[in-house]
Amino acid sequence: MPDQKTVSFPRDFLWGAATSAYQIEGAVQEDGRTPSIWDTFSHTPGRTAGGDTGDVAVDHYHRYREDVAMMADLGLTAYRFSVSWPRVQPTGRGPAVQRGLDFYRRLVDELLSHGIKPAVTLYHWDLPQELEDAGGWPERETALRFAEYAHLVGEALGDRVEQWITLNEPWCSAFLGYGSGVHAPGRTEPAAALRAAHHLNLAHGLGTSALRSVLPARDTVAVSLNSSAVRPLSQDPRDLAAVRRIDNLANGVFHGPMLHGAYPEGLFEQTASVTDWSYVLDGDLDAIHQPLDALGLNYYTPALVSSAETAPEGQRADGHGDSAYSPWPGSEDVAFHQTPGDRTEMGWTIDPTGLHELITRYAREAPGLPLYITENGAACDDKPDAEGRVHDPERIAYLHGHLSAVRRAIGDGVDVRGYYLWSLMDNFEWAYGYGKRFGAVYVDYATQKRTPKSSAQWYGQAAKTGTLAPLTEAG
Ligand code: IFM
Repeated sequence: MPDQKTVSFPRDFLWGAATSAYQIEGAVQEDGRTPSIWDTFSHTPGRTAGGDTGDVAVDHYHRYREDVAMMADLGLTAYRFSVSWPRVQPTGRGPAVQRGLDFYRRLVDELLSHGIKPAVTLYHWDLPQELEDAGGWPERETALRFAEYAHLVGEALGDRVEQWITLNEPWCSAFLGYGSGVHAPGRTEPAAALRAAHHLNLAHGLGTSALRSVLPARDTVAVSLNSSAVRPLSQDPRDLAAVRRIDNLANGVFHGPMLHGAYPEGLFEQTASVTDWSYVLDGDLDAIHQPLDALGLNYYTPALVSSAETAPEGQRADGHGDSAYSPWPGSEDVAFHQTPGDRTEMGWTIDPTGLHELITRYAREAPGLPLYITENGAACDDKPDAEGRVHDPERIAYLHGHLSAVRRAIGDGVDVRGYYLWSLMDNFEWAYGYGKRFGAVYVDYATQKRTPKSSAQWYGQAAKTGTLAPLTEAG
């Protein structure tokens, strides 16, 4: 039964939406931008569904004014977007390209003039191709390059942007990019995936310090992690051990150094057959363990694991795309299972309890640090009706369920300050191309016409009133 009670949020809670540069901007050859690893990957036959690329995407580079006006009409109070590294620093080193920076200054000014708070993510997966050609994230040098880039962007936008996020979902960059290879650059090298994880950690730490050196003191620095609620198939000790191993690779490998200054217990041992971690140099953990002002949590679905020995049938349904290569280095003895329950178009089980579980875990691991849900949302099979309206009650139910979980965590005493719906509008869903629609706003890719779905109206109403309309009225 849908929840009939009205759910109210604190007055200053941020109601946002999120996007990323390569997924929406297009204009990949304009104003000095050079290819990122995602340009190369998406132009490689067989890498994305239907050969889709971000060449045009939803043309946000040219339509940003219209898009900001649409957000304002809906009633959103915050917007999280990412800066395209190859647009701002095309080779990944050296001075910034002014025209690239100017685009983001115009975007930010437009947001501010509509009363929408910008939150900037520095890295949402579009590494300049030149840096990948030099070895990419498995190489320490890439972390140093990132710090320089962070400094450039901080200097250019720090006067007008108060919320900063270093990396988006470094787990995906490391383990899907270099492990299973379903994301750019498409490498399938387990040792490189773990090296990449360490250098992403280092990039976060060095990038945070670089930002601090140029940002006004009032600005906040955070990171967005797609931490995972990892659950055991049974209470069998072998399944509980499988949870610990996957938890180390999904969460601990980032939480450990970033929040506690150390890699988690057991991680080095469980991956010893893959890597010796000799690239973790003296001083790295201190460099990574920077004080943060907030934490960003991206959540979609929980994970269910067991030992391969106890699994009814050895299956791998980890929801991270189709590859013969695992994104979980050194975990051949772990099996992944489909969590029971309804699923979104991504095949991801809908389970808001995982969001509540992770929020309370963050509150335990990083006491006192404000939290933001920097991504949460659902891909649905949205289609316009005869009048061109798009009705998406499944997404409304998803948002209602997850926002209620956030509210419950706030009621438990956790300092959650905002929520960014993924995503503002339909866009390039990476290896799935344009086939999966996550937007609250429908995009007709042939005409680029934007049509707010009923979920956008529902969410906008929540933003305007600070309350969630009961599902029966909304859906
Ligand atoms: O589209 C992505 C986004 O870029 C990162 N987080 C997950 C979303 C849905 O897959």
